[in-house]
Amino acid sequence: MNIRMLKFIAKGDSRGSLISLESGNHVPFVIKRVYYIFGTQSGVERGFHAHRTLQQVAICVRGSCEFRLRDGREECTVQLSSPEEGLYIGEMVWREMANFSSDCLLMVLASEGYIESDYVRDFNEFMSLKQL
Ligand code: T46
Repeated sequence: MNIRMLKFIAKGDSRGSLISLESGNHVPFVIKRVYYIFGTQSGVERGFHAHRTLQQVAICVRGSCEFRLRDGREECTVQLSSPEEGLYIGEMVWREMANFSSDCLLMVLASEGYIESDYVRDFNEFMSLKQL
């Protein structure tokens, strides 16, 4: 599947911790957009789409949440609960997010701006596109 976990090194001292992310170094694309999701109520699920070309790295900066991922052949669930790790999601991976903790702050780095036509929101369409 077109996903992988990225590990980030925290610079820590007596004052606390700091993580810096640079395009092409810690993140495998040029970052064109950053958005973050917070205040998601317990029991709410999000996502339910894939992206035709977008690459993203999702980082749970605070709290925890779960990504359920599918590429038409395989599926897996990834729990994010640390600011020291990121989930890279390449193009054409179906994602559903669930089990948000009440304090969850999910930051996402994206390779492109917001383009609605890049979304595949119908699972049957996703499956037929994967078979091409
Ligand atoms: C993804 C997962 C992980 C914007 O106006 N600009 C943006 O950059 C984004 C991401 C969203 N929006 C608008 C579109 C909707 O009216 O914000 C609203 C919520 O977006 P959406 O329903 O797509 O949110 P999620 O949580 O289902 O999905 C988001 C991203 O859209 C998606 O790319 O991979 O997080």
